[in-house]
Amino acid sequence: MSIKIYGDPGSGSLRRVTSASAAMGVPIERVNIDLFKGESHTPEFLELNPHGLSPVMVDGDFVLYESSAINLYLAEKAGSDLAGATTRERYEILQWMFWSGEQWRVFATLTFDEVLAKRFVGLPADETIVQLAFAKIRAAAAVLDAHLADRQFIVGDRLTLADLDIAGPFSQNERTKIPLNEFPNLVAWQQRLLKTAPAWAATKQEVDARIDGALDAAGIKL
Ligand SMILES: N[C@@H](CCC(=O)N[C@@H](CS)C(=O)NCC(=O)O)C(=O)O
Repeated sequence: MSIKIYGDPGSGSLRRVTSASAAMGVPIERVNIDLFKGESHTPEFLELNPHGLSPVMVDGDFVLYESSAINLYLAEKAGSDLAGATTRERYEILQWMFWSGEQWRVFATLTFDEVLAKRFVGLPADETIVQLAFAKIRAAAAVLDAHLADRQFIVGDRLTLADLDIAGPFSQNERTKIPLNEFPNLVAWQQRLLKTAPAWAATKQEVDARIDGALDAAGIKL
């Protein structure tokens, strides 16, 4: 039985799962939902994730949400070293994944909701929220930039789930204008991921086509 992944092709969270599964060689069956039509809030979808958020994985009778948890599950199933080859490496990867969820991606998502999602319902961005999110992103990015000064990847010398988790905000930054380009090591690392992880590059095209298409269809200029 195939592993189903529900999500919208424009979602940076889905992108973390589709690129990780491709990088690990885990076959998945994609089930498209349209977030612009509220399809993560239907009664059927809320049975899978009562938070109304995607992606969601369904493997037989096992339902799992949160992209990082899904990626760790897929890595264990595949015996992949993207979740770490040693105990120490595994915990370093987990450290960065937890940090990414609590201190990093959350502010990118907040910015996306303010400057992009609100436009679809005709509301302006709240500048106070955007500036708070930018300040948090700059503070975190400065530490990341220093961490990446003498490293090619977040942990060790190869791609891991930590890279994919922390790269998430690069899925929308050209549209949300979060200030990532102020940090040269961060930008160089992102370019490296696009060059060395084909799945990360392919999914960028998918996200861009979906979101830019939705913006065009709604006549929204950012
Ligand atoms: N922490 C969650 C974030 C999930 C999330 O924010 N998903 C967004 C798409 S990127 C969503 O489904 N939004 C639908 C909504 O807010 O109604 C994860 O990593 O899976």
